[in-house]
Amino acid sequence: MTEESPKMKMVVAIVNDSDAASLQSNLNKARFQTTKLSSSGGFLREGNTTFLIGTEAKYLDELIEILQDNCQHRDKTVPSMSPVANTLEDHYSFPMHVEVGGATVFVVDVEEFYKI
Ligand code: 2BA
Repeated sequence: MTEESPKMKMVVAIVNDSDAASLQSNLNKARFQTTKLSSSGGFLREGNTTFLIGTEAKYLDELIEILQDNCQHRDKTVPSMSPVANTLEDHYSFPMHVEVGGATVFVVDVEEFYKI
């Protein structure tokens, strides 16, 4: 990247698998370049999708708006173990409620950017 090059951002967006196709299509329509990775959450251990999107900083607001419009919040109920009792046999399972998404988004300054 030279001194005159535009400021770049790298956006890392973790989204629900169900939102990935429409998000990708709308990002493409808006001419954002994307890389899509299959990933999984450390807590639910379910599949999700991680988008890497390199963009000029001046387009960041537009990109965030597309993410907001295409990524839904979802309620999930998951089984969980409670260690409230004294012995292993006394442990029991109870449902736990979590709200997932819309999207978890990290925006990182890009120091250098090359296409070689
Ligand atoms: P998971 O790790 O599978 O987390 C799914 C949802 O479970 C989270 O939704 C949150 O509502 C809940 N959760 C996560 N850890 C928890 C905990 N220790 N105790 C109670 N509830 C917990 P989101 O926050 O929307 O996150 C969706 C996915 O985004 C995550 O899937 C993970 O793959 C990613 N993610 C979220 N925050 C992250 C971070 N700080 N760094 C890296 N990845 C992150």
